Amino acid sequence: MSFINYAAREINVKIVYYGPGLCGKTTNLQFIYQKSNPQQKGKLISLATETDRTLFFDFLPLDLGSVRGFKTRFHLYTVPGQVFYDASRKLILKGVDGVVFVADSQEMRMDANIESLRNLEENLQENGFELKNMPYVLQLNKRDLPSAVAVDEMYRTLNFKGEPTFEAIAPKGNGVFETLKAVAKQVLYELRRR
Ligand SMILES: Nc1nc2c(ncn2[C@@H]2O[C@H](COP(=O)(O)OP(=O)(O)OP(=O)(O)O)[C@@H](O)[C@H]2O)c(=O)[nH]1
Ligand SMILES: [Mg+2]
Repeated sequence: MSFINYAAREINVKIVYYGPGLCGKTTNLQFIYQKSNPQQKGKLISLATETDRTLFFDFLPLDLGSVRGFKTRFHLYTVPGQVFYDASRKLILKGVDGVVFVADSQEMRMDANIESLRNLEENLQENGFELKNMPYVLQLNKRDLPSAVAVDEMYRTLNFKGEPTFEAIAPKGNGVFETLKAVAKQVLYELRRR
C-alpha cells in the first residue's frame, strides 16, 4: 500500500502497468519519461534483455502535485509480459496501489490479453488484493495497426468492472497521459477517503 513519510511530507504511490508480452507497457513509460519535465521525474530504470524485452521491470518515479500538503510521488512500474516471468510479475505487484492493463489490439493477441488479465487477477489475489477493489484502468493499445479489433468488441471481452478505458498508440503518445491521469485520479481519491 501507499507509503506515507510524515517527516518528508511525502506520499509514495505504486502503479503497475500489466499486460501480455509486447503490448506496449515499456513504451508507455518511455513516452511519459520523455514528456515529463526534469524537476518532476527521476531516472527511468529498465532491466531488459538484449532484444529490449523487459527482463524484470521498468521503474520511473514521477511527482504529480500534492494532497493536503503532502507531495505525491508516483512510482510507475511495468511487469515483464512474457509468460514464463510469472514469479517476477507476482513480486512486482507487492504493495501496488493502482493497475493499468495494457491490451494489444491486434486480433492475434486477443487470447494473450485474456490470459494476461486472468494472470493479473490471480497474482493480485496471491498478494491479498482483489482487482474489483483496485484502482484500475484499461488501455487498448496499438490502435494504429490494420488488424486492430473493434473497440466495442475489445471492451466487451476485456473490460472487467466498467473501469475507464482509453484507446492508445503508445509510441506517438496517444492515450498515454489520459491513462496515467485516470489511474492517478482513482488512487488519490482512495487516499483522500482514508
Ligand atoms: N504500431 C505500434 N507499435 C507499438 C505500439 N505500442 C508499442 N509498440 C511497439 O511494440 C513493441 C513492444 O513494445 P514494448 O513497450 O517493449 O512492449 P512491452 O509490453 O513492454 O513488452 P514486454 O516487456 O516483453 O512485456 C515495440 O517495438 C514498440 O515500439 C503501438 O501503439 N503501435
Ligand atoms: Mg517491457
